[in-house]
Amino acid sequence: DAPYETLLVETRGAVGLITLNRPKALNALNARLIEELALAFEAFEADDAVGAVVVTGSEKAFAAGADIKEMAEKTYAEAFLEDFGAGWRRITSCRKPSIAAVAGYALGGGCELAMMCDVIFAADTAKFGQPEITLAIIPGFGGTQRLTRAVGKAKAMDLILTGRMMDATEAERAGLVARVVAPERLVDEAVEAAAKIASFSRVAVLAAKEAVNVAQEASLAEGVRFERRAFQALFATDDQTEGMAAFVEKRKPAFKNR
Ligand code: CO8
Repeated sequence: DAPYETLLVETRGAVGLITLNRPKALNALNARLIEELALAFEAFEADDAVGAVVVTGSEKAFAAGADIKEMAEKTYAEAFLEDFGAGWRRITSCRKPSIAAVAGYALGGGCELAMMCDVIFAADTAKFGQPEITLAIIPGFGGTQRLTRAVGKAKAMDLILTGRMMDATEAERAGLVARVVAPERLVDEAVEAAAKIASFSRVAVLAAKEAVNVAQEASLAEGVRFERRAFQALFATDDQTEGMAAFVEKRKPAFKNR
């Protein structure tokens, strides 16, 4: 197993659980953590026993952003040549569903990491924000795009141009957060939801995620056509036969992911 310095990585049944673990820096995302996060996602993606992934932080911070101390000295040429920020593609290309379980600060790159996951659950202590403007930069891990798609232009402009934070209630109302839960229930609730997802036919789960993501990119007509083809294709799976037979026979389905 990979020796992780900045993460705690475990499985709970069919759920892969990643806990960001740089408590002294409020889980600031340095190069090491980003590399380890990509490795952990890739390991869960390759592990047939894992059906969904949960990413969480601490009670105080999901992640307070990219590591400012590490970024401070960077020049434009360095940022450009290393394609700073592109490493996140290794996380967003994961086909298994992921849930971000957010307590405390999710700022800058931390908010962007939460938005790279497919679903966000928030403790009522969560605070979301894109404060990059206060550092004379802008979001660089997808924040201007994903936040705008999640909450609309008005609120995205407000948050990104003023750098203010939004609490869990506002984030849920705005459509960024799927569920707000008590802090002590946060990780369990996310792991339970991930376990439920992992219990379904993986073929159908991956198809559902892919189809929802098409809605972010395509026109309605194209998206609906993509959905219809993916829907039709699922009738070629054993799991569809099993799922419908189990319903008719009033028993639990036994999916085989084929
Ligand atoms: N980077 C590095 N260290 C950090 C960060 C960070 N983002 N956030 C907190 N820390 C460190 C602090 O420096 C402090 O360390 P030390 O004890 O050694 O001084 C420790 O964590 C605790 O922090 P505070 O003492 O500040 O804790 P408070 O409870 O007083 O405040 C806050 C908490 C409000 C969260 C405060 O820490 C803060 O404002 N943090 C910075 C938030 C921020 O600006 N985040 C955005 C960063 S920029 C970014 O994410 C860009 C992403 C896109 C990059 C594009 C690349 C392509």
